[in-house]
Amino acid sequence: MTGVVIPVAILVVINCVLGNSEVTTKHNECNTGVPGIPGTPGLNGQHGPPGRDGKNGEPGLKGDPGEPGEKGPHGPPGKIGPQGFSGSQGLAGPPGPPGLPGSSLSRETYAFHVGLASSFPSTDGPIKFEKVFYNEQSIYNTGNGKFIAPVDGLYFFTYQVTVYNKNVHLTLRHDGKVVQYMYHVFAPSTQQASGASILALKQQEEVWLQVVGSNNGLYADSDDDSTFSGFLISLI
Ligand SMILES: [Ca+2]
Repeated sequence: MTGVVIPVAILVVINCVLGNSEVTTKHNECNTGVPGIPGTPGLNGQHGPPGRDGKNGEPGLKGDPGEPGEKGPHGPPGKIGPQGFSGSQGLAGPPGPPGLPGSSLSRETYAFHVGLASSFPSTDGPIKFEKVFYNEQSIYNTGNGKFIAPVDGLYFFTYQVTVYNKNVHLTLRHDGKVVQYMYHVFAPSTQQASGASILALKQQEEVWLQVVGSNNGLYADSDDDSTFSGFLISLI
């Protein structure tokens, strides 16, 4: 069979080479040659470039918790917080040591001691003792014969008079009210009579001695005295 096909193909080639017009008009027929003999297989080609990255896969399953890390260093101090509430009152402390001895001449010391400057005082008011033995705090007024309480307190008063020529009748008065009477009848010589009292006074209250009636036989000279004195016992 092959032996028949090959001669026909050769004939067609000859007609085309000779320029046969009839062949030219049949150009399409000339291009359609007889298939050649299959060539030998070509060599293997080179490796192509790497392909593009594929799409991201689906998220995997959650893994197991890791081991606790090591303790970190201390951080810086924080800001000062708001002031807290006041605490409850604490217990009383122990007693302190004893104080030093006080002075006997503190401001709370008040005293006076006065006497008659002349005998037979006036009978129309407080007896004025104008001879001053002690009146540093000026609590006895020699001008009107009255003691004036410098502070609220408990006071002691005493008097001792020389009686001569006449009877002596005295009253100790507190702001005009009689708090004590003393009566001594004169005898033919000089004698002594006395009295004392303790009074609770408010500041500025007054105390004085006053003769009753005409019985003013109080005497004073160079060696006889009639005196009135008093002092603060304590504050109240
Ligand atoms: Ca005398």
